[in-house]
Amino acid sequence: MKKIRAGIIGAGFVGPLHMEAARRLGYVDFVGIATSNLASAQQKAERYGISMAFENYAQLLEDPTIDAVHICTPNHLHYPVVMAAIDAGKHVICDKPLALSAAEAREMRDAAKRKGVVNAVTFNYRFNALVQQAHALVAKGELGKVQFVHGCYLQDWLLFETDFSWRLEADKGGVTSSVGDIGSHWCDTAQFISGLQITRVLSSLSTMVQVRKKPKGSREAFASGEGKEEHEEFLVTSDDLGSVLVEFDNGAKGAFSVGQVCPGHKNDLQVEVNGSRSSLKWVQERPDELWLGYRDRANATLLRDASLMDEAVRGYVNLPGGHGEGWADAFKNLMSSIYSFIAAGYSPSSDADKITFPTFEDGYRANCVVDAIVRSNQNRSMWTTVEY
Ligand code: SOE
Repeated sequence: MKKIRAGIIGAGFVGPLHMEAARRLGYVDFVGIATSNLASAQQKAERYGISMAFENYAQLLEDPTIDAVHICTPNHLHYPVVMAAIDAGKHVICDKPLALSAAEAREMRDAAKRKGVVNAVTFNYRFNALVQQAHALVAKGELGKVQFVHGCYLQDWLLFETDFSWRLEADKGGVTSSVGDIGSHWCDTAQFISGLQITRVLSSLSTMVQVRKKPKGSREAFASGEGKEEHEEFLVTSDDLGSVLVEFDNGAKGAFSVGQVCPGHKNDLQVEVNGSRSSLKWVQERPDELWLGYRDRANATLLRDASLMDEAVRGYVNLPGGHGEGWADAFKNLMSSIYSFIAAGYSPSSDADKITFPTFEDGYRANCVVDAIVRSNQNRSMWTTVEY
């Protein structure tokens, strides 16, 4: 198989995870890296075994031997870097959320379409095998009519005033932190499982930790500070907690909460779907289990095991039952979905039926929902229509 040559732009928390997942495929070579400056790019190139370190992303994009680029920068750089990458004719894999606003995301989606490059957004939770199974069960009508979709995405890594991330800085992360960073995942996962689109929202967002100690140097996600480094007081304007009521395009109702300040919750994404016949629930921290709920027979838990799962989703199972799979395996499945499309030489327009990964269209739609959630909160929690 011909190797695909990839470049990575930004290598904080998530960049190395993109590389690890794509490298597991065996036919993706990371050959170039650009970060905030040459010294850091060189240091990371050495650490991750990448041959070319570039002074900036523009130089990386000029390299004609690079086929695909991963954009793993803070959110505010997604737009300029993605637009430049598209212009350079690279296939683009951008971390989520795609953009700071739906308006930016729309431009990115349209530019990718015009150029014909493969475009993907890393909504990775879709790629857990049991999320695929949940999607398949709903699509086959096993649950009956979907009536209620609810859950949460709670974390605790921003609980203390000494915790900090660029995600909390509006000019880098966007006006919303908890909704943009993890609420966007909840919406994508819930929409993927249910096969429905969110059409209206009503939200109430809060900032529980209003003043934080911002370290002088950079800090990666989930790394805790003890307030000992040099820091400055930072007034937080974006949310770290919120609750949202939602309505879907088939009339189904829903609700979810997001929080980055919820002690004990590490990466607690939960989605439950209640249909007119049965229910299901998936919990990210117990990724190998799918709860199935019934009125007229005993509830059950499906443990991930290819032989017990829908034929169509068996390809998302990497290991036999009982051999734990989780976050990193789902990320690998996502990379496999994107890179097998690129390797086959498919085009996003003429081979649209072969796309199994989230595209910039999905990224755009998630940004539309996030924008509506922010608008609802600004308008004293009014019901707000999602403008696609
Ligand atoms: C931090 O909240 C974070 O790394 C998110 O940015 C990721 O998208 C999520 O998958 C895990 O948590």
